[in-house]
Amino acid sequence: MSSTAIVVKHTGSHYLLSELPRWEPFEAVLRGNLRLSEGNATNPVAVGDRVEYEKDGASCVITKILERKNHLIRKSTNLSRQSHILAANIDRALVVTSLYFPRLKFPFLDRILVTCEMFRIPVTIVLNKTDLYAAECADEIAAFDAIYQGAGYEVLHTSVKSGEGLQALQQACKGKVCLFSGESGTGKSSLIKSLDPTLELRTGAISTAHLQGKHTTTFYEMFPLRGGEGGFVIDSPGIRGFGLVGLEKEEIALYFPEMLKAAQQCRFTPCTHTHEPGCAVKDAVEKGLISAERYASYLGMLEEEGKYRK
Ligand SMILES: Nc1nc2c(ncn2[C@@H]2O[C@H](COP(=O)(O)OP(=O)(O)O)[C@@H](O)[C@H]2O)c(=O)[nH]1
Ligand SMILES: [Mg+2]
Ligand SMILES: [Zn+2]
Repeated sequence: MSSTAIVVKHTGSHYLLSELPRWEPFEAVLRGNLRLSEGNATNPVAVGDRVEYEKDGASCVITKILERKNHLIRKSTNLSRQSHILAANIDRALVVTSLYFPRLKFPFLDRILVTCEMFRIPVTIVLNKTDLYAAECADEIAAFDAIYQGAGYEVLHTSVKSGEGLQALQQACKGKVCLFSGESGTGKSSLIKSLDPTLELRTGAISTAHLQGKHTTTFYEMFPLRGGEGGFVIDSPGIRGFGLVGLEKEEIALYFPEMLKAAQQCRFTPCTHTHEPGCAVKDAVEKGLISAERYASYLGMLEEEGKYRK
C-alpha cells in the first residue's frame, strides 16, 4: 500500500515529507534504484515533488516520483551538462524587487522573469520597501507599474514597515506553494516573516557565496505559513540559483510575453528582433508599446547567451 506526499525538505541523505495541506513532516529515504532515474539531474527528487511512499517497518521509503507540473533547475556549473533540480510544482513565484535600497536593476529582474516564464511558473511582482521611496518617487513607481503591467504581470506594492500590501500578499499565497525570489536584500525573508512571524528564517545578509560554487550542498526548503492555512513558501537563497539552462538565442524572446505577442507580426521567422527589416518588436519599441528597458534587457541576454554559443 502506498500513499502520496510532498517533499518539504531535503538534507543530503534523507527527505522530509508531508501530506499537504496538513503539516506533519516525517522522514523518508529514497529507494536505491530511484537515484539514477532522472536524466542529467544530480538529484532525482526536489522540494515540492509529489512522491509515492511505502512504510517499511519503522521507516518510509519513497518509491515513485509523480509527474511534475513544473520545476526549476540550474546547471551544476556553467559548462556542465549536469543540472540540479531546485524545486518542483511551484504554484506561483513572488518576484520581490525594490526601486531603491537596493536600486532596481532591470536586467536582473527581467532575467528572473524570463526564468519563470521558461519554467512555466506564474509570477506576481512584489515591489517592496515602498515606505522608503513612495513619497518621493510616485512617478517612478507609476512608470514601473506601466512597464510590468504592460508586459502582463500582476504588480503588488508592499512594505514590511508600513504594512502596505501585506494583506494582498497574504491572499496571493493562500492555498499555494509559492517561491520567493529576487535580488538579495529586497526583503524576501522579511515579507515571509510578515506572513508568519513564528517562522525562523534568516534575514539580513545571508551567505549565498557557498551556493555559487560548483557543488550545492544547501537545498531549498518549504515552510508552512500559519501551519499551512496561509499556504507554503520556498525561500530561495538568491538569484544565482537561477542560472538559465540551455536557452537558445532564438528562444529568449518567447519568454518576454509582450515580445512573443508582437513577434507574430515580424516579417521573418525566426527573427532576433535586432536587425531584421519588418520587425514588429522593434516597431513596438519605437512606438513605446514595448518598454525600452525590457528591450534593453532582451538585447543584454541575447549578447550574454551568444558568448556561450558561438
Ligand atoms: N524600510 C524597509 N526595510 C525593509 C523592508 N523589507 C525588508 N527590509 C529590510 O531590508 C533588509 C533585507 O531584508 P531581507 O528580508 O533579509 O531580504 P532578502 O535578502 O530578500 O531575504 C533587512 O534589513 C530588512 O529589515 C521594507 O519593506 N521596508
Ligand atoms: Mg532572505
Ligand atoms: Zn522581430
